[in-house]
Amino acid sequence: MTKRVFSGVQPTGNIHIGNYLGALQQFTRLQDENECVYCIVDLHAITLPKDPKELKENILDVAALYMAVGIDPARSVVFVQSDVPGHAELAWALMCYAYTGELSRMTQFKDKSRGNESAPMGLFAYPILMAADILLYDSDIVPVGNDQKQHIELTRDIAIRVNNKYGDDTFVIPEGRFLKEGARVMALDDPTAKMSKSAENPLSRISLLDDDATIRKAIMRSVTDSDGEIRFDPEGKPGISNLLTIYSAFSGLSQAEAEARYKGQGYGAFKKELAEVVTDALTPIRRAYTEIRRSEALLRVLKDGAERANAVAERTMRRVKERIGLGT
Ligand code: ATP
Ligand code: LTN
Repeated sequence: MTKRVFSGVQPTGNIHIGNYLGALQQFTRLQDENECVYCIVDLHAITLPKDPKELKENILDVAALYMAVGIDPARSVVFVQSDVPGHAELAWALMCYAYTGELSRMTQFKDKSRGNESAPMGLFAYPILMAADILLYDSDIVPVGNDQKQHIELTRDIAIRVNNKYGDDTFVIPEGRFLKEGARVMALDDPTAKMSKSAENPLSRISLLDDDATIRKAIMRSVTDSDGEIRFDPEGKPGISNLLTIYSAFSGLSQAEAEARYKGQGYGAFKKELAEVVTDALTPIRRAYTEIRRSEALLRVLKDGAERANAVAERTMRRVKERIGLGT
C-alpha cells in the first residue's frame, strides 16, 4: 500500500544545507514510492515578526527551491498552507485536546520565547498547528530534521488522545522519519548550536543559494579545534565532526570513509576539498532555482497544489467535525 508523506518548511529565507540534508533531500527520495504532500508553512512563519513583502517573496522562494531540489509537482502536491483553510480550522479543534503543560515543555518554544511574557500566543501554539498539518492529510510518514522530534511525539500523543475519545479511525497515527547522517547539521561558527536560518552571522550557515565564494569563505572560517586531527568525535571535536558529516552527505562517502581519506591531513586541505564538494552539489540546484523562480508556471503549480490539498483536507474536516459533533 502506498503511504502518505507530509512535511513542511517555513518561508523564512536563508534555506540552508541543514534544511536540505535533514529534510529536503528526504522529500525528493520519498516521492518514488509514496504519495507526497509538501507544504510551505506560511502560518508558522508569522509566529515571529515578518515583513509582509518579504514573506510573500519567501513563499515563492521556498516553492521554487522545492522544485529545484527535485520535488516533482506532477507526482507530489506542493502548496501554501494558508491557501487551505483546514489547517487553521483543525488547529483550533486540536487546541482543545492539547494540554498547556505538554506545550510548555517544548524546547523550541523555550528557546524562542526565553521566558518573555510578551512572546506571541502563536509561538506557544505552533506545535498544535504542526499537528494539524500532519493529521489533516492522514499522513503516515513525516520526514524532518532531529530538532522536530519532540513536535512529532506531541502530534502522536494528541492524535492518540483524540482517537481514544472518538474512535481509532479518527486520525492516522504518523511516524517521524529522521536520517542518520545530516539530521542535525551544526552551525559553522559554533558547532554546539544547530545551523539555523535565523542566526545573525551569515557565515554560520551555508545557504542553498549562496555563491561559490561565500560558501568557500564560510567553510574556510568554520570553527574547529587546535589538535589538528581529522577524526569523527562529536563530543570532543564537534567542529570537525560536523564538517565530516557535511562532507559525507554531499560526497556520498560514508563517515568512516571520509575520515579514512583525510586521516593525517591538515584542516586547511580538508576544508578546501569540502568546499569543492559542496559547491559542486549546490551549483545545479542554484541554476534550476533561478529558472523556476522566474517562470510563470510556479503560481500555477501552487494553485493546482492548493486545490488537490484542499480536497483531502475538506474530507478530513468533515470526518473530524462529525466525530466531535460540530456544525449543523
Ligand atoms: P530556524 O533555524 O530559524 O529555527 P528552521 O530551519 O529550523 O528555522 P524550518 O524551515 O521549519 O525551520 O525547517 C525545515 C526543516 O529543516 C525541518 O524538517 C527541520 O527539522 C530541518 N532542519 C532545520 N535545521 C536543521 C539542521 N541544522 N540540521 C538538520 N535539519 C534541520
Ligand atoms: N515545525 C517545522 C515546520 C513544519 C512541519 C509541519 C514539518 C510545520 N508544519 C508539518 C513537518 C510537518 C520546522 O521544521 N520548524
